Parts: sequence; structure tokens; C-alpha cells
Amino acid sequence: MVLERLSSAINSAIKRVMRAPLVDERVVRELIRDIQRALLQADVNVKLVFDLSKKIEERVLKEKLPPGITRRELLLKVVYEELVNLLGGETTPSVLPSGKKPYILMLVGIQGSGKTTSVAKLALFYKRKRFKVGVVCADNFRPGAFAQLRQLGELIGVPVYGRERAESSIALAVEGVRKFASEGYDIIIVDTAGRHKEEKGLIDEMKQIAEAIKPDEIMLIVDGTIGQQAFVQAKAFHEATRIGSIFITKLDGSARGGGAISAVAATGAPIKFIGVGEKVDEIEVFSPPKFVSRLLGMGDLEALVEKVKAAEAMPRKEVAERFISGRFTLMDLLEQFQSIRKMGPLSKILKLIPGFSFSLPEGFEEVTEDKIKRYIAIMQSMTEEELLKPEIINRSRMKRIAIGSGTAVRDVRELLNQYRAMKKMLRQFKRKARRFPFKGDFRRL
Ligand SMILES: Nc1nc2c(ncn2[C@@H]2O[C@H](COP(=O)(O)OP(=O)(O)OP(=O)(O)O)[C@@H](O)[C@H]2O)c(=O)[nH]1
Ligand SMILES: [Mg+2]
Repeated sequence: MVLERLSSAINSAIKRVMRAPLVDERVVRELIRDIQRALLQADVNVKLVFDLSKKIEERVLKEKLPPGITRRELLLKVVYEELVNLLGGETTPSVLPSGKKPYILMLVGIQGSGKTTSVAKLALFYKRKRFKVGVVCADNFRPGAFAQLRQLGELIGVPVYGRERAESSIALAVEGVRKFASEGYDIIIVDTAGRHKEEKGLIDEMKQIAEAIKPDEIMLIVDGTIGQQAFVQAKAFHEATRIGSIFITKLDGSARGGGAISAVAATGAPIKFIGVGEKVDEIEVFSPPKFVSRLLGMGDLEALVEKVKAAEAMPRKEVAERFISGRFTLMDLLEQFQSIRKMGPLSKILKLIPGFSFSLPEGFEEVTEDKIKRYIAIMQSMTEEELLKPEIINRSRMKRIAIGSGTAVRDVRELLNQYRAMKKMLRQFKRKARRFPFKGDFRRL
């Protein structure tokens, strides 16, 4: 496991929470303190650590508990989410090259950061995904650079273009890319020289080579053992190129890896891979949610997070009953739409309404996220009376509502039609459900 120490510290803090008979303020504060200590030891920036602790504390102590969810579950969800944010957020960047062929991937990084090793790892990674991969050695600076890469190439069965003692690294890069491109390769990975100890010179040279070979992606190789110092490098790089991604190496056995990952994430540059050993297959695709699940040492955290989110989107009991019977008002619909905005497509949302878990009337899926936003705006421009008694909404009221919500009368009418259609469907549904009684638990969530 990467970052053993960080992982085991956070892991045992979480276990204490699991064992605590009652999750009260004291337990929350203790957990936060343990997490702080663990992150600081992993060289995470002090300010980031304090921001994170404050957010966890606020959310856990202030957020209302959704029905059926314990404070313990909420605490775990919040810790998980805030750690995921710290390490780069919910989405995992795509590591598969775009359709363009050949896809030219150029690696840069300061001296000894692990470029050449990572070139081999990436080549093997993509080869195993059935891409035809060629590697170009554009390092004419370090003696033996070509020999090192050729050896790695032989090991993984990938051709390497290069020359001992070439005059110009740019010419080498151009020749290599041209050769593999003409032979129909899918991905061409270009290794460059690490003659720089600092960011500035590195970026100037990167621009020169990039100018010549027009890469589709430039990947910065960052040595994970430098901890939060990685911030400066990643920031300069991220500002210099729009097509940049990051590979953090040497995360095996590095106590400061947490610092490197969070520092790079803070620059907004996407971390795509991490290196976890010297061998050519010791590479991992970086995914903050997966990484954090492992850090916390809990297998099914993502499922827990979903459960809490679902409970948060759950209508109140009376509202749920009005939904099932088709007697709901626009007020109910507005309340429900607002609480589930985070949940995504309506089809998913409706599954949360008791009684709907088994099937979904056709047509419902068509209500898209954009529409939900528009509907919310429209309903927010209605008076309370209109929300409770939509039948009073005549043409002139529609006009006023449309203006108030920045939409068109057509949109207001569409919402009302949808509302009526939903009610009708729900009533029919209920009749059917009576014939085939729904045996599930209404309070399943
Ligand atoms: N433990 C560990 N070592 C790594 C990892 N990646 C690279 N290394 C080691 O780091 C050292 C430098 O690696 P190289 O790949 O030669 O680095 P480079 O950036 O190409 O170096 P220059 O071309 O001289 O700038 C080697 O000893 C590698 O074995 C990793 O993920 N884990
Ligand atoms: Mg090298």
C-alpha cells in the first residue's frame, strides 16, 4: 500500500470512531485531531489541513441528520468527501488517449524525478491495453540515457528510437516521432532529458521541444518524496501548458507522499498516474475516491456515501405519501427537486421515492438536469398559493412567473403539464400497485 503510515494512522482513527459507543462532539473532535496529525506527518500543507478540519467539523456538527442515517455514518461520509476533495476531487481524469492517431505523449521533469522509468511503465500500461506503442529517447544529455531506455524497451517488448551521442534533442524527438507515425503506431511516448534542477529552465526547454513535435499531452513527472514542495513545480507547469497532466513517482515508502499529492491537486493540475515502485509494472491510475477508500481502510465507503446522499434526498414521510397517492402539490415537487439537485438524473431520483424502486414509467428519464434547474427557478417565482393550488395559474400568472424566473411562458406551461402528467401516472401506478401490492419496505432508505 502506498503511504503506509498515513493510511494506518487514519485507518486506526476511523476504527476508534467505529467502536465508540456514541458519536458525540468529543469523538468528532478527536477524529479530526487524529486526521490532522496524520496529514501533517505526511507533509500536507498546514493551511490545507486546517481548512479540511474546519470543513469536517462544521459539516458534521451542523448538518441535519437525514432520516435513517446515524451521526457516525454522516461523519464517515464527510471525512471521505473532504479527503477526496483534498486529493483532487470526485472525478478521475481519463487516462485513455483521445481518438487521435498517433497520440503523442511527452514526458518532462527535473533531474532524477523518474521520467525514464515512468516512460517504460506507461508504455507497458498502454501496451497491455492493446495499443501499439513506440518510445522515443530525446535525452542526449545524460550518458547512457539511450542504453537505459533501450534496455527497458527490451524488457517490456516495446521499440525504442534513439541514438547515443546525438547533437540535438529536438532533432532526435522529431525523427523518432516521424518514424513511429509513419509506421502506424497508436501512441508515441517521448522521454526528455532532466538537465534541470529547477522549474524555469525545465519549462523553457519543454516549450521548445513541444513546438517541434506538437504533443497531444505533456506529462510532468514529479518526485513524490519532495512532499509539499511539489506545489511550486506543478503550479509553474500547470500555468505553462493547457495539455498537462501529472505523474507522481516514488510513492512507495515515501512518508511525504500525501503532501505531494495534495500539493499538486491544489494547483488544479490533473494527477493521472502514480508510481509505486521501481519495477515497470509498479504504476497505478490515480483516482481520488479509490485512493481515499484505501486510506480509510474501508472497502465500501462509496456505497456508504451513496446511502447517505440518498437519505438526504428522501422526501419527508407526509410528502412521500402525497407522492405515492398522486396528491402532491407543486410545493412538494419544489421541495423534492431542491433536495435532490445533487443526485443527478430524475430517473435516479424517482427511484428514491418509496414505491418506485421497482420500475419507472417511461418518459420520466427525459427530464434532464437542466430542466430540473429551470423548473426550480419557475417554481421559486410562484406564490405560495400557486404552489399549493396550481390550478389557479392562468395565462397572466404564467406570464408573470416566466418573467420572474427568466424563462418563457412555454416553459411554465411545460412544467404544469409535466406536473399533471406525473400526478396522473402516479395515480394509475397506485391502482396497479394495489393489484400487485408492493412488498418492499417504504422506508427502505
Ligand atoms: N521506489 C521508486 N523508485 C522509482 C520510481 N520511479 C522511479 N524510481 C527510481 O528513481 C530513479 C531515477 O529514475 P529515472 O527514471 O532514471 O529518472 P529520470 O527522471 O529519467 O532521470 P534523468 O533522466 O537523469 O533526469 C531510479 O533509481 C528509479 O528506479 C518509483 O515509483 N518508486
Ligand atoms: Mg531519464
